[in-house]
Amino acid sequence: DRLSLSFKSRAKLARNPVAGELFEIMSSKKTTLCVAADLTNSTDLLNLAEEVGPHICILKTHIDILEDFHLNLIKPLIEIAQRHNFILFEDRKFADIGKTVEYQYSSGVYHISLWASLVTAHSLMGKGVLDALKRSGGLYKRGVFLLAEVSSAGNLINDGYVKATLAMAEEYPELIAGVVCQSPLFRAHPGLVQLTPGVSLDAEKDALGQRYASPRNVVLERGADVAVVGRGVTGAKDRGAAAQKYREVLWEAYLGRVEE
Ligand code: 5IU
Repeated sequence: DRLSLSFKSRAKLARNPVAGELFEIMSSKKTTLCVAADLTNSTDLLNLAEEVGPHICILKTHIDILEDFHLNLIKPLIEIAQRHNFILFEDRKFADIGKTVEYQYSSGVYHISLWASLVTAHSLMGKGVLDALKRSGGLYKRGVFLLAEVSSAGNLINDGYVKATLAMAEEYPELIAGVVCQSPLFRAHPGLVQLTPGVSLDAEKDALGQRYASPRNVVLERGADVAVVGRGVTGAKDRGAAAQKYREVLWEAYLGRVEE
């Protein structure tokens, strides 16, 4: 069972190279925290990356919400990620025909394939999305997180969709780093990473359908390996201290879960 195994031993079971690297970082850095850097200003984003860098395994971006995006941002962002040893993850949620996804991944303003080791994709459109991500140029080591469940109220995902999504993930063992979900799916695949957003120590929901669970709950009940925290960190007065707090409660919950 994935949930009782340590990240250290799961690193060897990962078939996707970025998932393997992620397990190693989680294990050595003792953090399962992914901060969602949902900020609209580039300097603010770089400052956040510096502040939370020591406490995270992943920085998750929505690069298209930056009002002042320029490709010059990418070099310092990569430098910060390397210095603090975390992975850049663009939460692009690809959901189009493969050909369009190929352009969205590699071209346009953002050139995601050049800097994001991890990206998200919807299964809704079928396998063409994964074929496009697989064959595109860009970083040699790349990984995809497939969306099986979401945190928002009233979403249309049902059991059949979840099952078919997991089956699709199994068809691309080298490409798929993990699954984004809200419950302990794929317990028999310890090489895959469960990433779970909708995590807060304070809030239960927001005004636009987001639903939150506590760090302990997502790790111990919902099966999260990596927990995504956005406003719980970015909205704090001291973002570094907030990240440290989330990191600690998440890690403690993980230690209470593993059995080796
Ligand atoms: N996100 C979710 N829920 C999901 C998926 C993605 O919240 O089901 I898939 C993203 C959206 C945002 C971050 O970038 O995770 C959560 O931010 P807050 O912690 O501020 O709600």
